[in-house]
Amino acid sequence: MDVNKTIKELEVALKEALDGVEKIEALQDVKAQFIGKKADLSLLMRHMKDLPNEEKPAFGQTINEAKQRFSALIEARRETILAKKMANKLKKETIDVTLPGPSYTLGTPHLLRKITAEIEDLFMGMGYLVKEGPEIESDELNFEKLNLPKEHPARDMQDSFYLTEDTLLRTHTSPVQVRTMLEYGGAKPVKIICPGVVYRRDDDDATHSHQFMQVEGLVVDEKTSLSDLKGTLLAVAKHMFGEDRKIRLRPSYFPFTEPSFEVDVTCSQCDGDGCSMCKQTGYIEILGAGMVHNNVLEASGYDSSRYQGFAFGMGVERIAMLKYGIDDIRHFYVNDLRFNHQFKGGKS
Ligand code: FA5
Repeated sequence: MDVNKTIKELEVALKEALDGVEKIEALQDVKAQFIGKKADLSLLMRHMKDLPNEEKPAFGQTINEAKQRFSALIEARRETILAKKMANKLKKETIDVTLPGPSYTLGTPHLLRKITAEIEDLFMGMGYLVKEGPEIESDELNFEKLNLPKEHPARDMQDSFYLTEDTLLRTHTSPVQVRTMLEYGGAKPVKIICPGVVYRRDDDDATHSHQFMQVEGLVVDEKTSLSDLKGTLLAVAKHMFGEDRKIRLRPSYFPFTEPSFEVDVTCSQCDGDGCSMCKQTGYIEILGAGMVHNNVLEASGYDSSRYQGFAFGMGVERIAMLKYGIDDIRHFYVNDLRFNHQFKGGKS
C-alpha cells in the first residue's frame, strides 16, 4: 500500500469538501470524516502492525504530519466561515445616521420650583444665605421657641398634623429661623431665607391646600428697623409682580413678631375690583411679616437689648397664582401636563 498516495487523495478530497462548507456545523462533520477516530487517515494506522519495525516510525510520522496539515486546513476554513459570518452581521447592523431618532419629550421644572428659584436668586443678590430644615419638626422648634407655648390659643392659627406628642409635620418654615439662630449661638448677625414644604390641616379650596410651600426670611442685626422690612417686601413685590401691582400692609398678629403685618397684593383675576378668587376683596394675601419678638430672640440665644430682627414668611403658590393668573391652587398638585407645560422655558 502506498501511504503517501492515499494521503494525497484524502487531502484532495478534504480540500474539495471544505470548499463547499459554509457553516460551522457542517465543518464539524467534515472534521469527523477526515481526522476523526473513524476517518480513513486514522484507520491507516492499523497498517502499522504489518510493517517491519524500522519502517514504523517514518510511517507514524507521515500520518501524524498529514493529520496536522488536515487540521490546519480545517482550522483555516473555520476562520473563513467566522469572518464571513461577522462581516454579514456587521453589514446587517449598519446604522443609517440619516434616519430620524426616537423623539423624547423634554420635561420642565415645576412652576413652584421655578418661582422658588426666582425668589432665591433675588435674595441671594441681596446677600441672603439659603437655609433648609426638616419637614418633620419638633413641637419645640415649630411652636415653643417661637413664643407659642403649649395651650397657647394662637396655635389654632396653624392646625397641625402631629406624628407623636412632640413631633409634627412643620406648619411653617419659621422653625428654620430658630435652627439658624441656635446654630449661630447668638454671636453673629443672621441674613437668611428658608424655602420648603409645609403642612396644615386646612380644607383644600381655590386658595388653600393642606400641603404648600413657603419661603421664610430672617434678618437679625444690631440695627434692623421696620423700614428695612418694608423696603425688602416692596423689593420682593416689585420683582415678582412688576411696578404696576399694588401691595398693602395690614396690621396683623403673629406670636413670634411684634408688630406684625400681613402683606396683600392686588388680585390678578379682577385687578382689584373683587371676584370669587379674592373673595370680593380685590386683594390676595401673600405673606406674613413683622419685627422678631424679643422672646424669640432670647429663646434662641440672642441678646434682645443688642439685636433686633425682622422676619417674613411667604406662600409660594399664592405668588405663582398672582404672577400667572392661576385661579385654583389645586392645579399645582394634579400633575396635568397641559398645565405644567405652559410654564416651559425661562429659568429653572
Ligand atoms: C406663617 O406661616 C408665618 N410663619 C409667617 C411669618 C413668618 C410671619 C415670619 C411673621 C414672621 P401664615 O399662616 O399667614 O404665616 O402663612 C404665610 C403665608 O403662607 C400666607 O400669607 C399664605 O400666602 C400662605 N398660606 C398659608 N396657608 C396656606 C394654605 N393652606 N395654602 C396655601 N398657602 C397658604
